[in-house]
Amino acid sequence: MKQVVAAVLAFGSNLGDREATILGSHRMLAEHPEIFSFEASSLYESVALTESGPSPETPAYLNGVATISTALEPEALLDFINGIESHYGRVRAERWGSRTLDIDIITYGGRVIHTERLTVPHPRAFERDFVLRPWLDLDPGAVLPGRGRVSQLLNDLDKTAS
Ligand code: A4P
Ligand code: MG
Repeated sequence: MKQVVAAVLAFGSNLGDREATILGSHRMLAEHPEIFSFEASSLYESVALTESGPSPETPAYLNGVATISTALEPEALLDFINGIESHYGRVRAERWGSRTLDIDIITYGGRVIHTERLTVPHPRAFERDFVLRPWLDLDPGAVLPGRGRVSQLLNDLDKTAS
């Protein structure tokens, strides 16, 4: 029997109809026969983070998080996610470049994965308020494996920002 695992996904969009795109991607995930539960956070607007830092001139992002339970193996989940990104016209031109849709796997159970295609937990989630805040809304007791409680990580970020 396949194992059912709880996973956390993060969504980001800064091109096109951002809300319609993210909500459409939610529907596609929720309808997958091997995704058994799907709960999405509200969406937050955030300043674009580019390779040269926060960039108010770049179109702003909408960001959100969803918690799922799934029997999809991590790479199969990534394939499905990449298919959804392509469906919404994602073009990969530059790292951290603007995009219609980005979906990242933040956690997959408590698993630590380092393959050519996947790094889980997501290596930058711990320092991104646009991931941590919506995640905490969904799950006040959330823990990022290897990093600690999401509430604490968010506090630490708020302290550095002020
Ligand atoms: N990949 C490896 N691990 C994962 C994972 N855990 N989840 C691989 C998803 N994909 C993973 O990603 C490049 C490759 O990473 C994929 O082919 C996959 O095999 P990508 O989506 O093509 O490129 P990317 O997103 O530009 O790169 P990267 O390094 O994943 O960027 P991030 O960290 O996702 O950051 N600013 C705001 N305000 N909001 C945002 O959402 N997002 C980014 C992208 C930058 N600035 C942002 C935001
Ligand atoms: Mg990505």
